[in-house]
Amino acid sequence: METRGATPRVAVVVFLLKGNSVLLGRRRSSIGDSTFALPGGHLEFGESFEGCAARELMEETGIEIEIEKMKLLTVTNNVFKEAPKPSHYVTVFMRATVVDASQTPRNLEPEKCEGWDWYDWLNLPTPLFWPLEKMVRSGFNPFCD
Ligand code: 8DG
Ligand code: MG
Ligand code: MG
Repeated sequence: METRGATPRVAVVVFLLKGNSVLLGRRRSSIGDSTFALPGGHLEFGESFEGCAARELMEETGIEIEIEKMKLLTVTNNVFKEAPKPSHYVTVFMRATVVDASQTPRNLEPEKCEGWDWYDWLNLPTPLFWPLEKMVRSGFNPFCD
């Protein structure tokens, strides 16, 4: 793995919950292509985790969430050795609940995602993006505090 000049980055992703379901989309990316992942992206300079989560969700799906009601669930360390350019993310997982259950996600970045949909937590699609897959296998549950 060629790592000269490479540096870890911070990503913030969101478990957006609706009933027993979470919002997932199939990635279009050199990292985790075609796997189902949470909405989210890179933390910008000076941004709070909550601010980043709300911004990424709005940019990617058009869905609005309440910043005050968000909760930091966990943080994981993910090294992507298989990517054309190796990358390393410290990934912050936030939880949010939809404000209005009738809000429909829109695929606002179709070059990065095949489309968003709700998936029952007990019947998740495959393949999941591996950082998420690893959490699910370990028994992690975003519905628990
Ligand atoms: P941006 O330009 O909007 O900031 O970035 P992005 O294009 O939305 O970035 P991303 O790839 O969606 O997210 C950044 C990184 O976060 C991703 O390359 C790897 C890491 N990551 C995980 N798990 C997840 C996940 O479930 N969903 C997303 N979107 N990223 C994840 O470790
Ligand atoms: Mg993004
Ligand atoms: Mg993203």
